Amino acid sequence: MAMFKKKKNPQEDQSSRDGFIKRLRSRLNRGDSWLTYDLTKLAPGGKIDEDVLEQLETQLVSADIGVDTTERIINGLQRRLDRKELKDIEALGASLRGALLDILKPVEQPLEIPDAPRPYVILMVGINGAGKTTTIGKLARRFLDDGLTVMLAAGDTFRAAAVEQLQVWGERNNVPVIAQKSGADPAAVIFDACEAARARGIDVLLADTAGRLQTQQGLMDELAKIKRVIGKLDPGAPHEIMLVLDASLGQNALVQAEKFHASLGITGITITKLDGTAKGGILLSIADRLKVPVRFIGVGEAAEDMQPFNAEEYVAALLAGRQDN
Ligand SMILES: Nc1nc2c(ncn2[C@@H]2O[C@H](COP(=O)(O)OP(=O)(O)OP(=O)(O)O)[C@@H](O)[C@H]2O)c(=O)[nH]1
Ligand SMILES: [Mg+2]
Repeated sequence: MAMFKKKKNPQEDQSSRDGFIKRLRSRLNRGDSWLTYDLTKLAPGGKIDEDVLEQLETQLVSADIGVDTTERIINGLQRRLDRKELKDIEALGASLRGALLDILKPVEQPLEIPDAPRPYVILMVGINGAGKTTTIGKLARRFLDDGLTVMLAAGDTFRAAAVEQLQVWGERNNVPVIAQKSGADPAAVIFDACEAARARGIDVLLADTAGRLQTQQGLMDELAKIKRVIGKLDPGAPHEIMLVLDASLGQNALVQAEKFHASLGITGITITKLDGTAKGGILLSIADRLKVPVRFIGVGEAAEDMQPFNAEEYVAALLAGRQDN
């Protein structure tokens, strides 16, 4: 699939990846989200019984995994307990790890830019402050490093500062930014950008959108219009509708994701600010409920703090005890 024109040094990739995993671990495992430790505390005698599962259930809910998803996990563990497969804490830990992976593995689907069509249009959506504009900068950097050409569309015409934020970034990185005056019709801005990108043979067009409108329905209508309008130029566009979600909102992030998905049909999710929550479980709720590919996760403001989502790493970080950090 994705044939990038130029690849970064793979060793460089690996070392930035290792650093990221370390940061993911230490930032996720602040506070009381580290489950392994609690796991051993739950069963001091080492015997696994209903009582242990009940306490584990409370732990999972408080790690923001959500009631429904937690119930499914616990029911699975209960069946194993009934079959006498949970003899000790190691067996429980392994089963829990397996259950978390079963939920997360299917949504581990990295964003890959195919050779055609051009431009490949990515529409960024999400509520205000979720991290859309910052994520555009990080994604653009990533695509440039992969040898792709990039253009930005300043579709957040609601806030003047949003256009400037993109323009500054574009100038600094030598990336063209298509913008109009504030208050312009975002669908028109993004449509123009699609035409400009096509004319210039640009590989990837990243379109920013507003996060705040007077009403939530207003926001959804505006985004639906953008989707419709750019579809006139290329029926396949936008090729990716990426929802950016702030993990620190906990279960509210799930509610938002459901609304956006129902209105727009999102095709990918980027979860930011996992450093702002001790409860990385929200990702499990979202994966379990929506089953939409999780493209990237972010644990900070720097570009290297956002990396493609990897289920095994994530589960390892969630379950890591404090001594690992
Ligand atoms: N700690 C932390 N901060 C982040 C992360 N991602 C983004 N931010 C910060 O979140 C704030 C809001 O980010 P923006 O990119 O402006 O959010 P937005 O979705 O474009 O917001 P609107 O334009 O108001 O709709 C900025 O201060 C970012 O630096 C992250 O992973 N961790
Ligand atoms: Mg913004």
